[in-house]
Amino acid sequence: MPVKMILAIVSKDDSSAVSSTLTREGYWVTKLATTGGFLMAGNTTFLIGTDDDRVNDVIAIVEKQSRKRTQMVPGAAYGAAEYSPCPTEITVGGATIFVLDVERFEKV
Ligand code: 2BA
Repeated sequence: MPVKMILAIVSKDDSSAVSSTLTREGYWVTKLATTGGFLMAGNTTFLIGTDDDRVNDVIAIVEKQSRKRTQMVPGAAYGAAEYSPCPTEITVGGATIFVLDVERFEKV
């Protein structure tokens, strides 16, 4: 019975590699097509229900298959109230991962 739910947000360019590796390693995976609120670009969010002792393995797979990318954006800073006119380089990815406790799991 899965006791953890892992949410992993990855670039859509990496989603095939993440998905195929996790599936090949025996994990149950759901892919959602999502959009980042900042860049408004498509990304992929994986839902992975698994046992506590496999969480680190899932994170290692997602990390290995997700690349960091740099991108220029019109200008912003964390927490800034206004946009700056100067383009700013940001690093996107590898992956953003949340690990949640599962209160109850049913397949009916
Ligand atoms: P986006 O929201 O489109 O963010 C893309 C990248 O833009 C982020 O990369 C980060 O480098 C930058 N960024 C985001 N918000 C910013 C801000 N307020 N000021 C300056 N730069 C900002 P990552 O951190 O690698 O995030 C990639 C994607 O993961 C995000 O796409 C979002 O869909 C998701 N994500 C990241 N952190 C999250 C969080 N705490 N909660 C929910 N989703 C998150």
